[in-house]
Amino acid sequence: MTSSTPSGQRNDGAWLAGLWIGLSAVCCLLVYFVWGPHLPPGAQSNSAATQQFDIKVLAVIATPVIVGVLLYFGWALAFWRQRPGDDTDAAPLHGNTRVQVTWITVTSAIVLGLAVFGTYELIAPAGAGGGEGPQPIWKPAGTVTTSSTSWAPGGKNILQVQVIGQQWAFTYRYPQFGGFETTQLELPVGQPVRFNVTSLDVIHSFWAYQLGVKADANPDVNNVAYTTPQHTGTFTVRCAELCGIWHGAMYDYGKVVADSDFLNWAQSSETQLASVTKLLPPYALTYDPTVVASMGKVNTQLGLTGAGGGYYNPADPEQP
Ligand SMILES: [Cu+2]
Repeated sequence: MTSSTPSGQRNDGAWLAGLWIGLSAVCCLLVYFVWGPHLPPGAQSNSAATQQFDIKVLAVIATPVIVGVLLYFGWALAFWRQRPGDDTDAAPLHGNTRVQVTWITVTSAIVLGLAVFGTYELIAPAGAGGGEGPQPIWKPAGTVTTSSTSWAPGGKNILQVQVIGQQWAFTYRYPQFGGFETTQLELPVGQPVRFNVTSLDVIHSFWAYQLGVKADANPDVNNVAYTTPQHTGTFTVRCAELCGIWHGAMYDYGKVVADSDFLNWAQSSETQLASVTKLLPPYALTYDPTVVASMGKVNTQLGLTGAGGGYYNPADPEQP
């Protein structure tokens, strides 16, 4: 690895090492403190902030590698290129056990350390915004009940929001507010939220970008993701799973608002939508759109009777 340095000549190895350490130190600080706060997905929720921290750490670790490659490249172009008329060979390369052992030890330690870091970061923030299936092993403190009027800001009960994917829109049900269903996603700032994510048809994925939440929305599955919004403002919701021809149009915007604004909105929505909520299937963690008994009742209430005796069969062209 090292080339012998005839006395009196510039020691390239020492120069490169010194420049590499100095430039890396400066660039690492710039990456973490200047670029870092602008890295995705931002810090609108605790899970987003955790992901941003993870990306900052990885970027800082990658910085000396990039600096080293570019520095070596620039140095080679500037000082080691062949001069006109120079046909001599370059200095021979030799093995160096100490350098090789150090290289293997340091890189192994970094890779294993990052594996531990990544595992801890997935577990410690209680979900990290990822859907963890119906029974998450790691969850934030607090209880989960769906009974109406059981949620209050700062209480022990965690706010639940059911996310229902269907071709090609997301709707949201709030079981602690009578189970009303809406296309608007509103969340209170500073309060833990439990998303219960499911689908009525094909596979979708609920991706609340600035909240750092991404959870598969699968039919017959309740996929749970936790987060705590930290800042008010809007965030983007996209479907992140190719789900048919209008997949690209399956997006909307959610809002993080103050506690009191959320409570006003949720309570007035519950009241305003009460007559519609009665017609919905009762709140459940998953729904089977082909066997929803209350839809038959809706047909009866509307005075519709068909071959199914009012039972709604989506496959029957005779039925409305
Ligand atoms: Cu979709």
